[in-house]
Amino acid sequence: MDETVPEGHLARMKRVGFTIAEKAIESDLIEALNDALARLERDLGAKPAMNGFEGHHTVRIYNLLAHGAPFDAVPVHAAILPIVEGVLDAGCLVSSLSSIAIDPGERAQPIHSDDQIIPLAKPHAPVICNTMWALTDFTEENGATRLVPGTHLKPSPEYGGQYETIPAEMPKGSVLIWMERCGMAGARTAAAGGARASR
Ligand SMILES: O=C(O)CCC(=O)C(=O)O
Repeated sequence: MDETVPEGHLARMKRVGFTIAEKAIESDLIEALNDALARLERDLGAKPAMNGFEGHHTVRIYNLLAHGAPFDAVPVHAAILPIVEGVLDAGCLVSSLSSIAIDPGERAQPIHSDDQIIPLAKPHAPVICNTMWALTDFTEENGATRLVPGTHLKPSPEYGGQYETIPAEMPKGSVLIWMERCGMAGARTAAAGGARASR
């Protein structure tokens, strides 16, 4: 195990399928990401995808690594990468980096797991480890990501099923890290909005 991983993160990942690195990211980098995303959204004329999964009031930008700095700092951050490597291994690869900005009026996303389209019998060894960077505070009121603890040890949750969930509440600058097999969903509600994340 990497000595730089704070005690508890990997144990928690194994036990419940996710962990939160609180205020792990420097505020300068968070502000640089927020500024760059606001610029990109404007320059690209980014609009909601208008479907039930990606949302009707949610702006997502994919392939952020194609835009260079400051996005290139995200996958290699020293506070986060060792946790991801502890779940997968040091040879892990980046598959995507995207942003999610959820505005007021959005409906909760269906519960899903990120490995649901991978044809591997469940449960299986982790093949994906995702991170969600909070570029604003995530609270239950503004619709923090919802998680179903322990589902990483069971067959995939039913897509859009009803489960007991908990909100990934975390202050701006924190990072949620989860195994792909963990049931989860974006859950911003009508009263919420303004939550922005880099994933
Ligand atoms: O926005 C969120 O909090 C979660 C998003 C998500 O689960 C997804 O798009 O796959």
